[in-house]
Amino acid sequence: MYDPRDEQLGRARVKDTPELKAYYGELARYNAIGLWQVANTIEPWEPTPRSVPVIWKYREMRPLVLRAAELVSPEEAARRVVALINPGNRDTSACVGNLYTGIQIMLPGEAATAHRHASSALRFIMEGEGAYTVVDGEKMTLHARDLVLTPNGTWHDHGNEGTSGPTIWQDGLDIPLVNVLEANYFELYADGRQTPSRPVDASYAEYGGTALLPATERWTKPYSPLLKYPWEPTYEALQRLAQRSAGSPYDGILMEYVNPRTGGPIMATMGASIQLLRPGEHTRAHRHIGNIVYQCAKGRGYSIIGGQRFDWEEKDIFVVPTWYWHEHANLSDTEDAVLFSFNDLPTMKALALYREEAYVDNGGYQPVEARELAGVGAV
Ligand code: GTQ
Repeated sequence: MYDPRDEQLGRARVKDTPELKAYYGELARYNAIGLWQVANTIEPWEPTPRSVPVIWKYREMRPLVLRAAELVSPEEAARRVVALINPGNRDTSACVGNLYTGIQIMLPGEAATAHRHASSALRFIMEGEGAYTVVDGEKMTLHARDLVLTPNGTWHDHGNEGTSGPTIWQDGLDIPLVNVLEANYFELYADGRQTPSRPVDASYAEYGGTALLPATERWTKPYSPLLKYPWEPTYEALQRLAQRSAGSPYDGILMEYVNPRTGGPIMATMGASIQLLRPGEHTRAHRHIGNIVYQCAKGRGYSIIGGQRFDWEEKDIFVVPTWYWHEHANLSDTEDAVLFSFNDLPTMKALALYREEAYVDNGGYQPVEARELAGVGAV
């Protein structure tokens, strides 16, 4: 892509000549190129995400997810998931950057077989009662807005023992990242499904206490020993903090789900957060390295991402690609709005790539492009 800054001394500015074309042809025979042919592309002035901002409205996606449950069984599909694909990342099945997300449905009486892989997964429950997931022998009950972890290499299977209706949840995985690093593998569990070997919700009993940890346990794995973060204590913590803190000008009241042993992110590659926007709150815009996938957990509002407005309500999923300016607003004057999100910030920070910038023009708020406000469209 043409950028006037590339005219400067210090950028590649070689003009094609017949001799050079012939030379390039000769180099190609030896699997080689002139670096100047690609230098300005492979060393961009700033991050150039292929992903674009997208919103998936639950009102539109839910009937399609229910239809998947009519058309294919969990046995046939292995994982019956409607995957959400960014138009800029069709080749990697990413929803944004190198993150994957999808909406999985489990009807009463259904179950999916156990497997494990190098990718890490998390789930944020959207609706339904009676479903469970088993992670390395620990069965966890799933309730709306709980966060459940399936870290890299852990065996996991899911089922719905309820009677009342489907359970639907959002899956978040680092599949595209692990694939770009060519580090993935996939194994099936020999017995189909795991027989639980630990008490139900054991990790919450052990590690879910407020500022209390088991004194004699020595956890050494590279992910959180706490695998389930139930909604009620999460929302209470958010509300307590909101009463005492002004919060971040860019994110409102923002709390991170952490590994209670380290205080660091829940998993090596992916982090997760929950944030509260007070009635009428409109945050300032900023941008940073790192991709974010949001699900509205409560309330309604909108986000301005790269100058475009995206209106959201409960269970809508939307993405902010790396380095895009973004700001959030709560549309209600009386109710809180809450956004769950997961991200690749632990990857960016571990690789020392993280940086952020405040939007300083226009009082800190982006001008909004005129466009349709409805969910953006077809993949
Ligand atoms: O539940 O194991 O949405 O392996 C994609 C890949 C869910 C899972 C997905 C998976 C899973």
